[in-house]
Amino acid sequence: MNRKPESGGALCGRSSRVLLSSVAFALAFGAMSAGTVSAQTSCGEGLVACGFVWNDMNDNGLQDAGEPGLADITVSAYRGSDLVALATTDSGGLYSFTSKQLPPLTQPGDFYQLVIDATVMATGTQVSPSDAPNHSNVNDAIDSDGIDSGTGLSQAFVTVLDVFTGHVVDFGFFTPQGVKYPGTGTPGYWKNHPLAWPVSSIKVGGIWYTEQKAIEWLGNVGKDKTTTMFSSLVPAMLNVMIGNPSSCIASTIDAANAWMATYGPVGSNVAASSPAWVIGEPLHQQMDAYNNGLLCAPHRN
Ligand SMILES: [Ca+2]
Ligand SMILES: [Ca+2]
Repeated sequence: MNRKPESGGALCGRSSRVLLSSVAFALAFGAMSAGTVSAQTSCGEGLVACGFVWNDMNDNGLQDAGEPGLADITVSAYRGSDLVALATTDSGGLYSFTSKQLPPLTQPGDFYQLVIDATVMATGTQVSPSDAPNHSNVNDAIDSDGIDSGTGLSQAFVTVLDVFTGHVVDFGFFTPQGVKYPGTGTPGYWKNHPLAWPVSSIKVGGIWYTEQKAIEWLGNVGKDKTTTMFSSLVPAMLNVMIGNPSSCIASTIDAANAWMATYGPVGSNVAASSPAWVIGEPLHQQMDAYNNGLLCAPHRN
């Protein structure tokens, strides 16, 4: 196995880990501070970028004891304007990219941009200060590396030059409510709690429904699979609207709305045995799991 000798057996050479180069802002990383503890200081074989996404509960930009990782957060990797790879944090808040996903760059000055969108996280989520304190790298093992774009994105720039060096890029986020989310409701909850609706009408598959009409359909789920899809899609959309994390469900909601636009509207008598439902059922099941608190947001109870 080919290892970088200076990394002491770990595959991540911290000295060349990350270039956070926001125009005139470039950092070269030196030695790790003694006495600091990082959730992740190396990436492992075959991984060229990795890191810890966590809830920076006191908003100091540092990984303090008791601050939890954030699960099911999407990390997007861009080269220029092209989305080249996606990663999702695990239950402990860790993500990684392989050398196949982010191959070494050969053009001088080229880099990958890793981005997390805080606007799809809990309401009020903000990007933690980067390179705290005072934009130095003395706390790099435990500080946040993502830079606030000012538009709700946390961005970091990674120059991958070989397949052996793991670049550790950590992202902290501050949520004013800590890790508390409103929690997801099931179709039954949204059917029986009209006052909890955050909107008075909702657009499903390109068609607007009043809350009252949508609630009628939630109570009228039958063999017609458009009613089944409606019964998971509307609650999923409402659960996102009230501030639950959506990173694990946003693309499914988009796909389900596209499905409703194609095979709906609700009440179009799509059979369970139809080719349409072969496409639709996995979307429904994903949203059903989300609504029951089994994915990236807790159940409201
Ligand atoms: Ca902190
Ligand atoms: Ca760091």
